[in-house]
Amino acid sequence: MSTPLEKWVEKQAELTKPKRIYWCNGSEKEAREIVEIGMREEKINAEPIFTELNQKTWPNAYYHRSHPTDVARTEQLTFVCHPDKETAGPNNNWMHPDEAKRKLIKLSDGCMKGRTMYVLPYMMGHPDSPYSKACVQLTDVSYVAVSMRVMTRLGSDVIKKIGNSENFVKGLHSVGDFDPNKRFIMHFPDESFVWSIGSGYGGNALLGKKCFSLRLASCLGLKEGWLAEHMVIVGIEDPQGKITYIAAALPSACGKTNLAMLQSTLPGYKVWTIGDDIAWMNIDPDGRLWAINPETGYFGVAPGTALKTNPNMIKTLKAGKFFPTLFTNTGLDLDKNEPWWEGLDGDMPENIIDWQGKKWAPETGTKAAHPNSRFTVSVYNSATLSKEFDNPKGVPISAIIFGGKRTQLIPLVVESFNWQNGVFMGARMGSETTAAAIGLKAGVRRDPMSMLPFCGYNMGDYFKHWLNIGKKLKNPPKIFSVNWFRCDENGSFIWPGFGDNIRVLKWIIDRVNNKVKAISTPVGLVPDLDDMNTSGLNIPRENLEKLVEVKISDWKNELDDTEKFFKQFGKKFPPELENELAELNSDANR
Ligand code: GTP
Ligand code: SPV
Ligand code: MN
Repeated sequence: MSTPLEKWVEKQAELTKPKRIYWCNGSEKEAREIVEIGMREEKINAEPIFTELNQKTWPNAYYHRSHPTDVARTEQLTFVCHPDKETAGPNNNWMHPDEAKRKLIKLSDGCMKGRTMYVLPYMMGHPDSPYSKACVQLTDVSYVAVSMRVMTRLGSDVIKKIGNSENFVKGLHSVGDFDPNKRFIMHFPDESFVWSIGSGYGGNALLGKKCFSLRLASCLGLKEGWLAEHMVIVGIEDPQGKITYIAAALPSACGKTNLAMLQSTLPGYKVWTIGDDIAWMNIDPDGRLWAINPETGYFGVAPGTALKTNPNMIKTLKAGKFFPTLFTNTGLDLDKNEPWWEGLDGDMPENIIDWQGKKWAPETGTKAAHPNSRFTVSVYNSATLSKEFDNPKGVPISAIIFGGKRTQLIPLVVESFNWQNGVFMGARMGSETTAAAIGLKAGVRRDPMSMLPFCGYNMGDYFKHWLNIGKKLKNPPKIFSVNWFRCDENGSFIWPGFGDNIRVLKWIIDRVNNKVKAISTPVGLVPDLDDMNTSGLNIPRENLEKLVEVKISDWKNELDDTEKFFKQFGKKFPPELENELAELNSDANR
């Protein structure tokens, strides 16, 4: 008698018709064999899936080049298939589940012909955690199979855990023929099922990540009273050894990974990493919000990563403990057989090929590494990993931060007046678009809580859910906004960022611990500069003052844009947040 899992796998194989089916056990030996197959047998555009990098300088590291049309998330091809459009909301592309399946069945018929179907059983979250979820993804490419070993807790134990149950999260993935016209990432929340075809890129293909842990999990969170968020989780240790945990939502390619591994420039302060991309947050009987990171790996932006910006990540990438470390679409230093990207330390190598394999030099006028080129590496390779990482209960969150990439207007840091005002703060966040998604217009777009591309249901309901969570918390985290990216007249960043962001985090935890006062403005509470450690910073006082100044009359466009965004949600938009906006509008027009 076969189990529901076996039956499901068989059924998917009947449709996709792979040459063979291979059930992964998650061992290192197996991962090495799969990488070997990716180097010797499998091809994309007649090129092998993997090439080995210099094992002396980058131990256990391999290079992967994706299809040139397939280098970032494709929001326009991503659908959430609730039975009705209203549930998906104006923030999602919607298709009726029946129509979506008709389309996908056609595209998937025989899509794995001649290929191996890898069956990947994995957990999101620690297996002993009451919040973890057992999942199975099918894929037809070695790159995704070994990436999932890094990003999740992959292993045969999960099959035992699922046993005879029908209750597991399902993902069907095929790279198809990489044709962007036949590419779809479809979510079926009612069935805990993601069906993705035509892309091998991270967020489109590693289905445990954005597809399950955010889009589907956010729907579960709404039903069950918890939050699935696009957030980094860190513990900040002060000189007395006290650790305060915070969670921070910054949009894609806006600094989460860097914050997660921050190397403090303030003596005595240390940042411990719990996660860099996803937080699941539950209300504990103690009335506090507790967070886990369901992942076990970092899928991070390569360009800009360097010893001077993020030394802890460079060390992590060179640790080579957990197999393997992957680099996708970076440039290559041919002499040393090492990955190379813009911003990496050291002299520029002489003999570089770019992410498409073409000979490259700075005069070419292009980038050697694709701006969204990424590394994939295990959290267990990182020396900053928190000792609480594998604690099934997670960590208690004392502050929540919302941020974005804003060259103008938005202050370095602001504290909200209370939970409701903080939810409003998150809801009105905007950010410059980045290379993490293809096809977005340049400029600022609203990205509430950094969840615009990831909230699996109507964001009007999402805002209400956030307000409700606050009502249930006896001891809610304080809510802040941050912006590391304000520029001067010459377009240079005013704030040094990276390790110096600890100065802002210190102010935040000082506020949490009631150690310092703050200055009230219409948009929230800002620091008195005397309460922020700015010693050793080479920034004129007037520039620092500019970073925390709020002139509400300058905010009219911002508020108009916010109002336009909120209006889309019609009756679903919570009146509490409408009132918050009306109040700010009246301040701005006074
Ligand atoms: P996703 O993985 O797409 O969700 O992105 P992320 O939020 O983890 O972004 P990440 O930390 O990878 O940063 C993206 C880019 O922003 C990189 O090129 C960084 O070098 C840059 N960056 C990060 N922190 C700072 C900062 O404090 N100041 C400045 N100027 N740039 C930063
Ligand atoms: C993001 O785009 O926010 C990422 C990368 O973290 S991906 O996993 O592709 O979504
Ligand atoms: Mn992300």
